[in-house]
Amino acid sequence: MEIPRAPLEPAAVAAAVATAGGGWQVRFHAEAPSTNALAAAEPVAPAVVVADHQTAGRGRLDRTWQSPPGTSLTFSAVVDPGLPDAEWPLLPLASAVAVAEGIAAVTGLDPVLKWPNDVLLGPRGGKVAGILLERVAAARPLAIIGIGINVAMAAEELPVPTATSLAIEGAAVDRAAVLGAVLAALRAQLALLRSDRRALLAAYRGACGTVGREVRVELPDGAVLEGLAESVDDHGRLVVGGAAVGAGDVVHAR
Ligand code: BT5
Repeated sequence: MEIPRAPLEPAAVAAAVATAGGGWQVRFHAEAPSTNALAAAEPVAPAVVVADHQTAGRGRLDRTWQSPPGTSLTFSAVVDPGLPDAEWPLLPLASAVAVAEGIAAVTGLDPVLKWPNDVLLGPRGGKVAGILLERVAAARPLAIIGIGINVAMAAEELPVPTATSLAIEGAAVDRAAVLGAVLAALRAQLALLRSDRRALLAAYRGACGTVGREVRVELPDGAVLEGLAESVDDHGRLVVGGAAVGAGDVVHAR
């Protein structure tokens, strides 16, 4: 399959963001260290910071996010979520639903979520997208929703063996189109979270493949929890063997 490798054009990015609605201000960079870092340095909302190529992408817990030039969509949406602090833990879940929905809209593929916010695709359950949510203090607290999507990587370009890309799973699509679809879905899911938290949780549970599986959870303090993932509770926590977990790295057992 021919994998498109066109540069991301600023005009195409602006058009895609405009079609998503919501009046996002666009900041486009041909190359940037990390769109989350740029967004945090100048936090205004609603805004979207897009990099054609990201050279020092960040994952959670000081990990890195790697994307060979021309193959990935890397951007940060800056929003004022208008939520009480207690509901901020649901933002990563709403963002994951939006990324899955945006990918599905453009590709027809059906991503599955791994709690809390990995987006998986294909028979091996490869990671096709990652989300890094950060909070910055402005006049009101703003959420920086950093999203990396593997669009056009060939198998030999994958940074880690657990990754996959839209192209590998059969969808040769344009990066700007994915951006527009994900932003439109993000707007909708954030509105749903504000208006009807239960409906957002239902959407998340419907897309999440973690519940019902045996999992291994590495907790932030280094402890490990193993057992059946029973549910996602109303606070967005994963319940494993009766214990509710608010943060951690999950491995789905085979
Ligand atoms: C994430 O972290 O999955 C969040 C990634 C967020 C990236 C976006 S890009 C735009 C914005 N600006 C930034 O600087 N970051 C955000 P985590 O769950 O910690 O996963 C990181 C791990 O995923 C790494 O340690 C690798 O094992 C793996 N990894 C790195 N690059 C990958 C890729 N392109 N595809 C799949 N897995 C990858």
